[in-house]
Amino acid sequence: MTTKLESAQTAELLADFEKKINAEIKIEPSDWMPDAYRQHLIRQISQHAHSEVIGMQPEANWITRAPSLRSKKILLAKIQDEGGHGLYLYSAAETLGVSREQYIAWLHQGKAKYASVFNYPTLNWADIGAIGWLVDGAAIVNQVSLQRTSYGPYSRAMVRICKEESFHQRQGYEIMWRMMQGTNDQQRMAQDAIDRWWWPALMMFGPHDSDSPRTSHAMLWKIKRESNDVLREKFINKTVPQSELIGLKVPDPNLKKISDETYTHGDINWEEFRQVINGNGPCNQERLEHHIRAHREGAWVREAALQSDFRNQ
Ligand code: FAQ
Repeated sequence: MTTKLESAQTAELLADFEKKINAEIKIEPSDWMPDAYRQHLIRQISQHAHSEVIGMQPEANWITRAPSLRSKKILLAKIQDEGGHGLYLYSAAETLGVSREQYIAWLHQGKAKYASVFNYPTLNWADIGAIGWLVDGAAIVNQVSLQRTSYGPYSRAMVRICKEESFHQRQGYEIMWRMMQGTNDQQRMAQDAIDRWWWPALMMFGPHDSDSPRTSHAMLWKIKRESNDVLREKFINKTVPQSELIGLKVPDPNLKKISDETYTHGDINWEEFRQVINGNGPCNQERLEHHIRAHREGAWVREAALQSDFRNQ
């Protein structure tokens, strides 16, 4: 049972925590924080880390088939960056008192989510352009906002990640631009890729604000700084002119320009979103099985890295 003294101490700690949040002072791992705040971060940061790592799979599918040495080198570096982002984020998540092994076990047991968009297949080279341009483009819009998140280690990881992510977006846009300068077949491939990736990219921002159970606490604690819908609109407003500039058509018959810089969009297929986040997307099973297999086959590397002789060399 909690005593009166303990309740008074908790109230004081809570008041101090809220004061810091209101004053935009970052919460650090050694600071007191309400358990619900910690649990929220454990969930969000680890899901974010899993997304970066699972997100390597659709692109890795094209390393051996990249059309030139230049594009192969760029793609390899980009995928390696995504692995690095996963590592920064797992490190940030570990400061909350949960081990990386536990986070990975939750992923393998299907208890942790990762971004829905990575459960779609990459069918041709233009898909690599669409991922960089649209998926990294959507990720940046969210992550720029998350640079101001209230938890120090998460915020600092975001600053570093955003610097690299903006190159990824340009790499993808360059692929699309080049294809649109190419033959009729290449132009058709580029249009087919935007047709398939546009809606999954919009779903990356999560459900509409009115259907997002996590948003209200996340905004109150300044974990999230802008809502799902606000970020989605920002992405659309930035990306539609980019598509028009290179001659691609956004596959939304209800997309409307309502002012110089803003658009309204058609309905998102939320049933498809629900299916994908609940494990029934086109590639969910393949992605998870691949991760489990790679983790198992990499066990010897982790063991070797933990040997003191190796560490001291
Ligand atoms: N996919 O109440 P909300 C990248 C879940 S990094 C799967 O709105 P919240 C780089 C949500 O978790 C991309 N699940 O939740 C790259 C919750 O489920 P739960 C990853 C989703 O947390 C590029 C439930 O629905 N970025 O792409 C999704 O306030 C190329 C209710 O939703 C991040 O993770 C979804 N799209 O808002 C790498 C950013 N949307 O946990 C490789 C950090 C929602 O209650 C190649 N995360 N859910 O069971 C966030 O900003 C937020 O967590 C949201 C969701 C916006 C994803």
